[in-house]
Order: sequence, then structure tokens, then C-alpha cells
Amino acid sequence: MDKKTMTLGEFIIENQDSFQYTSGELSRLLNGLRLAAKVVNHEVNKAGLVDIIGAAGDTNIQGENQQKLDVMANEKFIQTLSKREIVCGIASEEEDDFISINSFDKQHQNKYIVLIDPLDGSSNIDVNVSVGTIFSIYRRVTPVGTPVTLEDFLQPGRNQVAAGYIVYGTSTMLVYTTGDGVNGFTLNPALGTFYLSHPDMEFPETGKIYSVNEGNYVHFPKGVKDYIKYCQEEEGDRPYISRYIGSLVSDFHRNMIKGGIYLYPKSSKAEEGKLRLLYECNPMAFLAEQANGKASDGFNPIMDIIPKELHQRVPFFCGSKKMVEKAEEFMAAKS
Ligand code: AHM
Ligand code: MG
Repeated sequence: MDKKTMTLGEFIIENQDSFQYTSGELSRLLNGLRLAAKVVNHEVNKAGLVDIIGAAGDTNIQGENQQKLDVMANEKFIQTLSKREIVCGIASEEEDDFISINSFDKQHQNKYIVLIDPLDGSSNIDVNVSVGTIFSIYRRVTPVGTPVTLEDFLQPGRNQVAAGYIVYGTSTMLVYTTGDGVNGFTLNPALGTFYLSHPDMEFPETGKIYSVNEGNYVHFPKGVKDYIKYCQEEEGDRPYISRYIGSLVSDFHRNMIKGGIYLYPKSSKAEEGKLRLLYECNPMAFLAEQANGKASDGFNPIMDIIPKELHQRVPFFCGSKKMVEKAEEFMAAKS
């Protein structure tokens, strides 16, 4: 079959045999995410038309204002995933605690855990800039037949069986991995169908883009400051180009296609960094490694971190392998 005409649904079925566990279940789970992505895409795209933008008046566990679309996206993903009798637990960046799913006729028989950031970069909604959804999928570690526990959610990123994101951009794309490379699908909005538009995505080994919120410069550790200065120096292929959307999904997506590095270091304002290990960094790290890139906390691979809490934050350096390695050199020299 011509890869370019392949739909996401066809791709999921065609590739399910390469998956090490009972493949049909993961396929149904991915199909659930595909459906929720279309629903959320529909709402995000009409955000400027109806009175659904703006703060919902609530704050999430991190004390940030929740936008109405965050709340809507959170609900849609949770609803869609909990109805499929595959997922036993969901944790969301927008929920204080994890949700245990117990389907009525299949008491605790489901095997999959989903962690989700339903609408990342939501401060960009009001100004019509791209936002995204990030998802991360694990097998439960506690016995089937018992309720899920925190232990099922606090697994290192290495245990992920699938991860991906949806970017609601100039076009809507779903990009995911099941540990066998990274593939990207673009939504044809007229038909409501995702087509394989970006097979076998890979970060270029090195690149010319650095993405960091330089407004925090004075608060960054010395290693990060030195690395930023290195990016700006006139030498060889430098200075690099600075590009920062402030939507992790979009910054990552661009850097994967063009070659670049994304940094959200710790700072004297945010001792642990800002991004969440479980909802943002681990899934992006899995995608990065599957796409020949690299993700670290500045010193060690993100996916080797043993999580201690659901909403844990971590410094994040991610992108083209050589660029991340260079940033790590600067960090090591100044630690
Ligand atoms: P969010 O989950 O509250 O949307 O925060 C995550 C976002 C990332 O998408 C983005 O890269 C970063 O926060 C931007 O933060 P800042 O505005 O501090 O640069
Ligand atoms: Mg987020």
C-alpha cells in the first residue's frame, strides 16, 4: 500500500503485530486517543468563534489558571479512554490525583495506564497559537484484578509502551511511537481522517535552533548561561537561531523536523524546573530517543529517573543528539 494514502486506523492495524503484548488492546487504546483528538481538535479550532475561551475560574494542582479548553480537553480524553475497557487508570496534569477505572463487568481486568497532559501550552489559546496534547502509556505493575495504586503510575519512562502528542497547529497532527520509530499523521479536516504524512520521523543529528525562555536567563544555572552564550557565538555554524513558541509540543515538533534543542532548565525561580516528568518529559523523551534524538535533565537521561510523585517537575533538555550532548558538557563543567 502507498504509505502516503495510509490512514492512522490502517497503520495501527498493519503494525500491531510488531507490538510485544496482546496487540489488539493497544490498537483499541490508540483508536480511542485518535477519536478524542478529533473531538478536541474540533473544539480548539472553533475557540475563537464561541464563548469558550478564557479562564474557567478554577486553578489546577500547580496553582495555575485553568482555561476552559483545558477542562474540556481533560474531560474528553478521560471520557473516551475510560469507556474502552482497556485502561485501568488515568492520571492527568489537570487532576489532583489519579483516576481508577473499574469497568462494571470486568472488575479491574484492564491492563493499561495512561498519563496525559490534555492541553499543553494553554496560555497560548487566547492568542491563537498552537497548543497540544501529550500522552504516555504504560502496563500496570500491580496484579490484574486489583485496584490500581500509585505504584502503577510512578514508573520510569523506560517502561512506556507508547507515547505521543497531538499538535493543533496550522494543521492538526498526531505523532506517536510504540517503541518502533516515530510516525506522524496529518488530519484532513474535511474527511476527519488522519493520514500518514511523516513516516519514520527523525531528529537531524545536529541543528541550528535553540528554544528556551531567555527571559529567565539571569535565574539560570551557570552551565545553561554558558551554553546559551555558546549558541549565540559567531563561530562555525553558529550563531544558532532562537525560536521559542512557549508550547512544548510545537517547539519539539519543529525541532524534530528542522534540528534543534529545547531547554527548560531549573532556575532560581523554579528549583525543579517547570515541566512535569510524567505528563510532559517522559513521553517527549521516549519520542526523542525513538527519533534518534536525546532527552536529559542536563546530566542523566530523563527516562532513567524513578518518579517519586505524580506531579513531579524536572529540568528538561531535549532535541538533536549532538546539541543535547553539548549542553550536557556545559552543565557538567559548571556543576
Ligand atoms: P502548561 O502545561 O501549563 O501549558 O505549561 C507547559 C508549557 C510548555 O508547553 C512550554 O514550553 C512552557 O510551559 C512555557 O513556559 P514559560 O512560559 O515559562 O516559558
Ligand atoms: Mg503542560
